[in-house]
Amino acid sequence: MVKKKFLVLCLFCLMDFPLLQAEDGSKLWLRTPSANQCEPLEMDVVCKGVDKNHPTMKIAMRELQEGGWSQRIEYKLVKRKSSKAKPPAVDEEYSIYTDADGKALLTSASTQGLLYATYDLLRHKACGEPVECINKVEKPTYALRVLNHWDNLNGTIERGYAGNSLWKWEEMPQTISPRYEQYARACASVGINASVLNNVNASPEMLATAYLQKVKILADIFRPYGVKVYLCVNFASPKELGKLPTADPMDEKVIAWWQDKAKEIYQLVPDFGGFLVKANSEGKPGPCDYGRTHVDGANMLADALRPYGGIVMWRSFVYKAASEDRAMQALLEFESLDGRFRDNVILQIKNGPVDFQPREPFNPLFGRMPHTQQMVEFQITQEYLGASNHLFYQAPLWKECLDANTYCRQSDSSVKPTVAGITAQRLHGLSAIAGVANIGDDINWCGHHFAQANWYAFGRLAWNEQLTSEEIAKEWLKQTFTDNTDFVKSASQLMLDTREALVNYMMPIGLHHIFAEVHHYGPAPWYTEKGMRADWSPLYYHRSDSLGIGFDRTVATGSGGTAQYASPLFDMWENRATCPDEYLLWFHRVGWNEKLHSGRTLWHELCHRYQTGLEQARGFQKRWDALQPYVDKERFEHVQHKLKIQTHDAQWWKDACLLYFQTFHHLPFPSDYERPVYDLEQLMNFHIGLSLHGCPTRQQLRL
Ligand code: GCW
Repeated sequence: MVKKKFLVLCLFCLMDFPLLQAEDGSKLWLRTPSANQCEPLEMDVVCKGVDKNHPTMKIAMRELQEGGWSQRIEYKLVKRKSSKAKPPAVDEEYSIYTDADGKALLTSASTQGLLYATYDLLRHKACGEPVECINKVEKPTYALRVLNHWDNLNGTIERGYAGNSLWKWEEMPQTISPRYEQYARACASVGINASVLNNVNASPEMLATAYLQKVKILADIFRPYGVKVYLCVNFASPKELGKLPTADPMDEKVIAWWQDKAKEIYQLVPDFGGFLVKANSEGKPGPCDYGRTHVDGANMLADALRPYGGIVMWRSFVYKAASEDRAMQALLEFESLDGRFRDNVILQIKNGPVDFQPREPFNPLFGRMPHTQQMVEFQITQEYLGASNHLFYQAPLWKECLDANTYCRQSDSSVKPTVAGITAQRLHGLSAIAGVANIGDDINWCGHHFAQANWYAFGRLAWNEQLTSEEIAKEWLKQTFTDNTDFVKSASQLMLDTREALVNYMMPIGLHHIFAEVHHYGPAPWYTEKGMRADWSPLYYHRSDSLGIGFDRTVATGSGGTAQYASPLFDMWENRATCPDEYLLWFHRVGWNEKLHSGRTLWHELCHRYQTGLEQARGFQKRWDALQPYVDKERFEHVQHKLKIQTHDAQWWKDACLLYFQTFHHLPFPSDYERPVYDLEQLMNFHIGLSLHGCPTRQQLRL
């Protein structure tokens, strides 16, 4: 009897949860289940005003075929609505109309738009949504949706946690990896249309003819998918590569060198996008080396690219050693340059004023340069967010920045219109958004299966900023795993919860940059070395002593950083009583026994947050385990293993930070909180022997 019951139960389980095939994640969210399994479909496709054999249309049709699309479909290329659309923006707007039987009409003014419409339609299908009676028009929030790869020519990736670079420079042109095309396809499927191939810490060699010829290979592969290639340039290239005595942007030979280089690039890659430049930042060369300004440098390059329609993305990430407050420096250096950049220059600004921390206020530059085109730079790769070991869904962090009100204008003055709509309309139509890629040559592309969601979310948000983090998570889960309602509900909630959990177990209440060493993995609030730059040490950021902790950025008693924000933000953040807890230690020094909004003392609140974060991490393990029936074994176990590391790290963060802070004030742990499991000394002597480019494994974290 018992046996019979057991059998029935097993059968029941199997019916509900058929055995899932192992997956390695290599297909990302493009798993097209029916693809290779069914007979090639007879497709009824009509193309009006567009050649079926256009390379982009061939891709669109192949996608339909592989996506198992069986209904009639009509593609129609229409005339551009306005003649204003000029490079670099192509007319990517599209519309989709399907009738009650699912027959579809897809229209756009470009083949690119038709391809995007195809991916959109297939997304409906893959998400299990009805494909009948769709009637919609889509156009991107940002014209340029850019992935910045921090890939070095030697194959390593700065802050990359998913293996080595996808670009196998040494193999080209003899061997062309099929992953180049798969990459372009994945980008196009979420609307990413620009790829900066190399690290902002750029090697001058990137511009050597031998490399440019390889760049051409990638550009040719990406082109039909609508992904344009850009390059980072080293400002000293005329010297290092061109052997000129100087790289002074006012020097005629230097100007001519860049013009020749631009000409050479465009001969190879006629639709080359342009340059991304990190200049006079963290020791990199730049125009200031010659007594020139950022404007001089950016405009000189912009002029070299202008004849071909190229642009310059000039980074604002600058901070000098030994200046008072690192968070204030970009604005101090750039604000006075407002209105002086060429119209094919756009300032690329990190979302926060310091450096991709788990939580920062928005960068004060947003909204403060009304006559300069600005774009936001996010970091998709998780340099400060547990590398590819932690499940961290980034959309909430990005939206927090984009939705933040800068109060710099009368009308809607959130960061979002500052970098998209309003500035772009008032100026020259350049609107852009960038994310530092988390892609490597790992089989699952991003090191953690859930890190793929961040690549996906970046593209979807860049296309349509109205989408909520939840909508995007659900879309991604349905396509990447299953559209089972229970699974999608629980897994999306788990993803959404990761943001606050990580802030809790790493750096709550406005703490920032208390990471270990230069690899930025794990806690080391004590870390400093003889002779190191002060602002590269965590001590600079948390400033703990026996009285309290925090960076005083008030005008009244501190660095004055609050004054870089418009009122009412200035007033709110300047005033200790009205500063929200999430930014408290960012803007204020607070005594260990001072009361917070919760009614707890600061010390108690810190214990509370770290404990909560640790419990949340443990909860993720349990919540994931409950989803086992819905996920194939391979991916289930991979994520399970990573979540174990995440929980371990949360404990590590909690013990390291609390034990270290306790050495200043000697207060006991509140009675109802868990005690540390590690000794401070043990933690302080622990060093991860990891390379800058690797992601630590469990073994490496032998605590
Ligand atoms: O986030 C910091 C990183 C560096 C990086 C730099 C930058 C590419 O630690 O690795 O260099 O910022 O954004 O330029």
